[in-house]
Amino acid sequence: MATKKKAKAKSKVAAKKSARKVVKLAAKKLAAGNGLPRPSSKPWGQAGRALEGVKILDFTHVQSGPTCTQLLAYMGADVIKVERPGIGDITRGQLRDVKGADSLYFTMLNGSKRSITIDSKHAKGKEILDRLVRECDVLVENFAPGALDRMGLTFEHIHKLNPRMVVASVKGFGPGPYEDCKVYENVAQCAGGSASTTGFRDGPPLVTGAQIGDSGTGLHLALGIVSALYQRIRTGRGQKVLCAMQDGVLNLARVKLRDQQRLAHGPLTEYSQHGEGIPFGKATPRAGNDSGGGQPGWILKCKGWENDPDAYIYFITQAPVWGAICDLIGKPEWKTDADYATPPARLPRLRHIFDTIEQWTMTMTKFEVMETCNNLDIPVGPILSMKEIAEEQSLRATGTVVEVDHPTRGKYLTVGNPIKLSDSPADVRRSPLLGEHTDEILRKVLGYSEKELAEIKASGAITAPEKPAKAEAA
Ligand code: CAO
Repeated sequence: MATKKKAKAKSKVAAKKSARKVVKLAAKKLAAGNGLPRPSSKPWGQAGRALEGVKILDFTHVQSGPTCTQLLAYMGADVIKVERPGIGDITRGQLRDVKGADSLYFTMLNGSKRSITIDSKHAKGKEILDRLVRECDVLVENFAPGALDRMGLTFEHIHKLNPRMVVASVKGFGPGPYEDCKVYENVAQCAGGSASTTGFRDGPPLVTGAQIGDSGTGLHLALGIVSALYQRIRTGRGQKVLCAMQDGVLNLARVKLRDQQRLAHGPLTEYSQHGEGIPFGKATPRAGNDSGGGQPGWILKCKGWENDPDAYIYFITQAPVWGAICDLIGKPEWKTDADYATPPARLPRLRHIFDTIEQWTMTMTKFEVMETCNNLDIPVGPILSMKEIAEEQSLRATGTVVEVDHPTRGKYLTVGNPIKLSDSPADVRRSPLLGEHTDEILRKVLGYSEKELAEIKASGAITAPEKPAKAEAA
């Protein structure tokens, strides 16, 4: 008995000792900064930008890839855009509105970057690229499948030169039957399930104006890149990051895959098609302007709709504010009428309900409806035209819409960083001219000497080939 007591007391002492040890260790770790730097004492926003020090070798073109690298640049990364000498990103010359100047297509996707021209198929160009690979943290590309390999920049080659490099790609499709296909925005919208579920039931599939295939995938890629950089802190090595546009679109259209599965268990009661007594087929149908969630909504006309294509408002009959809606539209009796009082009772009558609400919204402008409804907590959204958005001062004030000045096209509006970080103000600058920073990058980033620079220039690796002299007329 006594020995048992003794053993118990001993183990108590040991437990206390080990607890003290743990506390001591934790205190020691804390004092040592836990392996992390001490919190900056600089005022918020003055301690550098989130991705400061990260160098991006930007091999992107058109929209999906440039969206990604522009965001990384806004976050403070040094984005070095590699372009073909004399030609550059094809979008520089597409949809041109100002003669001789880079198009808005290009300028609005390539802000805050530096541009270097390198012929990636030229022997000297390959040498420069290898040097850039050694120097940078991330390579981002969205060439057609196989193009990067054909340049000699295989993952194996890159990793031999720089095992820490993150190699990030946008492709149209992931591995599978379509992996070799070239893909543009609308192809992705169609293959990702968005087009078949957008539009009106009695019309053809529709693509949306929001670039969910290109810009949406660029956003996904940016998250993949920063995650890979974060993992690199632990592992010391980079990795491949792949975002397929089909996958990106599907990720954004996931509620429609949800509805596809719900169909097996009965009709989709929140779709107005249900209320109209039209049976469902085998696949998720197009739902017009039905609200995606469980709170029915529709787009309704407002005052002036006859002449203004955007005089509309999205109106949501959210259940908790049903009483307020009834009072507002002059139908207080609907609050207690069994046909209207509950959400399930309303579902088969949505068309009539929205027609009635529309009689009320048509008496006011969309902004008056917005103000009246918001005062009552009724969720509504005015249909804003791009003109209205461009002129909206609150978007300018938050830096979501930014005016920048460009040496050849003058002032233009661009979309700034939609992601706001409290300690990392966005860095929104104009897009670079083709090859504007070639010399600067070769000298300051890659450290080439004057002699080497002269050799590079003479080699033709960074300049467009001379145009052949016009043949003499016969
Ligand atoms: N120096 C020399 N050659 C260069 C170069 C440089 N700096 N930069 C690019 N090139 C070459 C490439 O090596 C490639 O040559 P090869 O075909 O001989 O290997 C060539 O330019 C064309 O590249 P590409 O095939 O990617 O371009 P494309 O205009 O034919 O296709 C696109 C465009 C977008 C359809 C295709 O790149 C693609 O499918 N990308 C992946 C999906 C994607 O991002 N789509 C979004 C596009 S935005 O709507």
